[in-house]
Amino acid sequence: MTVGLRLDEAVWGLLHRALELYRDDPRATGHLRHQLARLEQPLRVAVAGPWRAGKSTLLNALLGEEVAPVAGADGSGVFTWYEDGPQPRATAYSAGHPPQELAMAKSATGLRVDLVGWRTGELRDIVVRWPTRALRQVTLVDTPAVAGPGEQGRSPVMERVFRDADAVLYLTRDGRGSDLRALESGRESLVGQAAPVNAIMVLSRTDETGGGKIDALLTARQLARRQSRDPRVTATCVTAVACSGLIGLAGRVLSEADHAALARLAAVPRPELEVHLLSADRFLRGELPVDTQVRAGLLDRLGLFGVRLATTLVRTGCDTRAALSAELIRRSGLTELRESVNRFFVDRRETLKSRSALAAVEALLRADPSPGAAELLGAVERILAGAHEFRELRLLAALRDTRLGFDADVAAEARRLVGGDGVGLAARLGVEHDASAQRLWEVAADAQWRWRDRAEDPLLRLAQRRGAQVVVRSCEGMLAELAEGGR
Ligand SMILES: Nc1nc2c(ncn2[C@@H]2O[C@H](COP(=O)(O)OP(=O)(O)OP(=O)(O)O)[C@@H](O)[C@H]2O)c(=O)[nH]1
Ligand SMILES: [Mg+2]
Repeated sequence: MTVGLRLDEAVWGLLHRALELYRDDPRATGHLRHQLARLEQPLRVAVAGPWRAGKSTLLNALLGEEVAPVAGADGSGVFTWYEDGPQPRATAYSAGHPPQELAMAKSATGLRVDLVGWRTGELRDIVVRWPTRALRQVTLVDTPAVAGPGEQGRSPVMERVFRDADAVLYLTRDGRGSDLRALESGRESLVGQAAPVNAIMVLSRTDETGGGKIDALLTARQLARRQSRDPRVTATCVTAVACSGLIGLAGRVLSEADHAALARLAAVPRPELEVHLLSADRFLRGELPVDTQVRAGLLDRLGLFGVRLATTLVRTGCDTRAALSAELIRRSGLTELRESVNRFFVDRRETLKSRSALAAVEALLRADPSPGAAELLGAVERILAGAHEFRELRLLAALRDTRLGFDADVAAEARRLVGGDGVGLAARLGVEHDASAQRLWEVAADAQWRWRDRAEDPLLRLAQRRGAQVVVRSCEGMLAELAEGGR
């Protein structure tokens, strides 16, 4: 089986077997070649979710610039792809026309793509090339709302998200049933069932939590933590994170002038300022030592909650632009979200891309009743069951709630060894970053020895022993890597 065979090699082999099976079908071979090409491309991460969940704002926060048009400025139904490129450039793709370059300008409020002459519904994709380091390893995809308010059931947008992207940040303001159903639609396949490892739930617009009280961001973080242990969430998402895209973006683009204006506001006696910050109207009309226009700008970028938070932060010590910016980014949840994206998506990009290829082959085979297709479907299933990468990820999911019944410290060690705190050797072994190969070896060998005992312990439940076997195999992998490196 795939033990000893690497996942990427197994997937590459499968794609070639499928190409052989469909050699007389140009549509299928075209599709399969596209999947082969995708294996070499950056990871595709879609930002999806319901109407006005804050998708475009969060995408801008991740990019650190106001690139994506906010609040549905573009045609509905369009997927907008943000790729790394030498200079800003946008190309429109539609069903009935050849690709067309779009006029584009960066303005103070974001990117302006000229869509004059296009009818809604004609456009399918806009590909934006944008020079930024943030896009070296991932392509970000801004997507239209999953369903209008009140609608339910299968969503064509989510179907396309699961087909065209490798991973998804699913934004929801409250993690309601319809959001869970949208995520669960990704499980209606062998691949979706065996490897539900491509989604992060993001509680969005968290500055508005509980009516925007000053502890809103903290409350939202607690909610996200609780949600990430909910069985319906663990079944579809690798984690749940709370993030206010608005505050995160404001932190990233904060200027010296913004900081100076906020400092002037923070100097106003607190009870007095608080009265002005009760509503947008009061804030804009009141007597304050900052120009109305500047206030309007702050309000636009930070929101009322953000202005309240920022002035409090200035008052309690954030006395430089850099300090305030860093604190806003951290409190917004953007730092944690970026860490999660790195840990679960970017660091595991090869696994996620292999997963996408498996899903594409499965979809193709399912529509075909021939014996050759059934046989290949069996191969898909064997790769899913046997590939160590997917076993690690399934164990990680199982370790998130208490289903397995390991003691907390044992569960924490298992989680770390299978890459839950990062997939690098030092992170897995819980040692310093610059530990010597000798030390890594000793710690890995010791862990392997202890977990082998567990894997063979007749007093443990079968599921626990199986889990321990996965950990042992991870340790073996690390020792093999160290042995190779030492040669
Ligand atoms: N308070 C607050 N407002 C936000 C946040 N994120 C977005 N908004 C506001 O919500 C509105 C919609 O934001 P978008 O980023 O366009 O949301 P979207 O999900 O892309 O919207 P659609 O693409 O139209 O579905 C805008 O007015 C944003 O300023 C946030 O974190 N906090
Ligand atoms: Mg949008």
